[in-house]
Amino acid sequence: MNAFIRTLGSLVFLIATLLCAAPTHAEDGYDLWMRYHLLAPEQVKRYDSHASQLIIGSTTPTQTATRDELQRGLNGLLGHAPLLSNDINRNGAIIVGTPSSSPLIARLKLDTTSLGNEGYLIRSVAVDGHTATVIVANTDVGALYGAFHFLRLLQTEQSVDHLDIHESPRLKLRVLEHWDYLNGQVERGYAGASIWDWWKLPDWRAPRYTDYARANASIGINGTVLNDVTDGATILTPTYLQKVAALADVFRPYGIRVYLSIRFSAPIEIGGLKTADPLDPQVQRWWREKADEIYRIIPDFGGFLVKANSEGQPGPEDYGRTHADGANVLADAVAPHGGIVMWRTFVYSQNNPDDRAKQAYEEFKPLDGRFRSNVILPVKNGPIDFQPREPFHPLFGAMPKTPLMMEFEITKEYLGFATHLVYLGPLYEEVLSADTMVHGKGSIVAKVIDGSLEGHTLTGMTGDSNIGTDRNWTGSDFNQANWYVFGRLAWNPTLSSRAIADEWVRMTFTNNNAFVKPVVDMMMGSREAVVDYMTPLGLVHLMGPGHHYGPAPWDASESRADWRPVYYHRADHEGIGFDRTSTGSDAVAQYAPPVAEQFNDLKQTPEQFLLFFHHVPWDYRMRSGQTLWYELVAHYSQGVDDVKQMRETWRHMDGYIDDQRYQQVASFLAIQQKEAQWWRDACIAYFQSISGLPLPPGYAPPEKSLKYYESLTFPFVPGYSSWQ
Ligand code: BDP
Repeated sequence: MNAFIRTLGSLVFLIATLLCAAPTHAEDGYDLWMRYHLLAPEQVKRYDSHASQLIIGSTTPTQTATRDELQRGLNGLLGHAPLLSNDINRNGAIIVGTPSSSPLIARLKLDTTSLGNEGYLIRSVAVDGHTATVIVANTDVGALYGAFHFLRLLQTEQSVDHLDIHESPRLKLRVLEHWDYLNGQVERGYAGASIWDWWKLPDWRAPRYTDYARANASIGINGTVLNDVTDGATILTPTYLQKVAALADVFRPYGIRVYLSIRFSAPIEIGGLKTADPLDPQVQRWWREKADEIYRIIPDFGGFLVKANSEGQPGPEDYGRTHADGANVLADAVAPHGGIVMWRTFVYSQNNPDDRAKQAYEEFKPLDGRFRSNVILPVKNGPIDFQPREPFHPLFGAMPKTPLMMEFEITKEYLGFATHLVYLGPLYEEVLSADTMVHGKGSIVAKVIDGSLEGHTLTGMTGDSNIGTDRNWTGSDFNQANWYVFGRLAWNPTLSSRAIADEWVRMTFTNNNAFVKPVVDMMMGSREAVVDYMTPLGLVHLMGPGHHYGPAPWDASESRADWRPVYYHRADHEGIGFDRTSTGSDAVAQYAPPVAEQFNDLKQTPEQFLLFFHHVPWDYRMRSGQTLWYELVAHYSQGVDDVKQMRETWRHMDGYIDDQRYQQVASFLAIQQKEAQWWRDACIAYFQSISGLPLPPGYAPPEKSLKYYESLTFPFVPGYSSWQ
């Protein structure tokens, strides 16, 4: 009897708990920033009068996608969709299209010449005696971008009265790069497996592909590279090209072209040739025919991305040819079809004893002007490799005759993977606004890549994606912001990362200012926090060997010197840092003279880059008046304190958003704090073993011994696979 009552009791308790706990608005992050949740009643009232009718020019696939998005968005935000109509017969219509597809728009005679192929106007007008908002472009895709902009205004609760918005992208190629393998693994991926289900393609086109395209179109991304830069040649075989074509079909209405990473030795591997020498006529013919074959099934194929003679990949140098020879043979193959080649500059060689930071410049600068006009060179933001902080890459501004595109890493390979909250907007902005000084003050990196500095029209930005099969796409809710900010900056590299964070938070979580303000502040500070707890004062590449997880400043186990942390920090009993001045590796000389002069001078170098350019004695007096050793410990400790503060901020956010996302962020911040502490303690323990100095007063000693930190091993770190 007792047992029966107990069981009954537990059952009642369980049901009661389930009923109470069932979250009313559980959210798993799948909707990204396109949540379209019902706005507050006063906002609905405010916008209702601007969304009575929806008039769309035509029924092309892109206009249909535009109509569906607006209906979905307005239905969600306002609780009802506007009436679909062909003609205006009431106030508050939304009219979308191009002058050629919509007679209504044609009648307005708006000047669209400056909009180009992808720009749009959003304007409040009067048509036939009725008020309306028109979203006008020269192309359907431009109008789609405009529709997303309009929705964003509502999502972020901005005014839609008296609109006169005029937007067109500053960069032509706005590309996401997927480091995905055909077996489903993702190199440096921390959000699950590849979203491309190659096995089931081309017959099964997962709905997720469409949502992926919507998300990209909403921020203006117009290209996607489907496979990893170190992928094999299989992607170019007929079977796989059919699969690629199926994805291209899904993306086309959203203005997204597909690109492929190709393996330079493909003519040998799948073509049966004996060589891949770019000057061999048979090789040239092979690439031409391969391009023809691709364009037969994907007429708007974007082109090729290439990692050649880099980290063991095959390339033209295997045959004594240059990067230009290699790029040009591919460029010639795709040129008749309007394709382009993105030829990466991320090259360095273990056989070259010179400073790794100098090698890309040394190889590519002499080739300036030797590339075909449909070649663009991606340059990583800094000369090493996507570190938490690096100075801008010296190639920016150094190749005036060659289009360069920015390559950012969106996936956080060196920044704590999925669980550390690091908003990359400030990192991107710092590099884009860095002044190369090549044509005097104001020659900022953004102007190099938007083509305005040297008059290039082929321009672009590419981002190494953080997307995977995780339900929330990116491994954490806050990582979505990094995809978002990348797209927004690729559209306009002079936007402010804070403004972008603000709109993202509003769309992703809530418009409640009590949430928005502290969370945006937290995001904006998060990048400096990770710099502090991982690699302060210009240090780089202290991460664990190969997998790049956790601290390993002591590590010298890698096969290549230039993959070892000790190569980068060069700490010894006297001091720490890499001497790249004129008396050291002279990497500074790769910058324009005023910048070179600044970085060459210990006193003038910004302290955030100090140890990147100088080997500095431990007792060197910093600007604060404290010693370098003191400041190093202080920065490491500050990083941990910042994460504690982030947790505190988040604790106060409880209740403002759904519990599911709130809890996951809270848990991830706890992981981040634990790992920040580990970073701080391991690095201080190690550097103290080298400097032999006592900790400054007031700073806690590391929790464990250096031996302990050195003993940690991580056999199954995600994202570390295949080619390594
Ligand atoms: C490095 C990664 C490596 C990439 C390489 C690249 O560690 O996995 O293949 O960049 O960009 O950051 O080619």
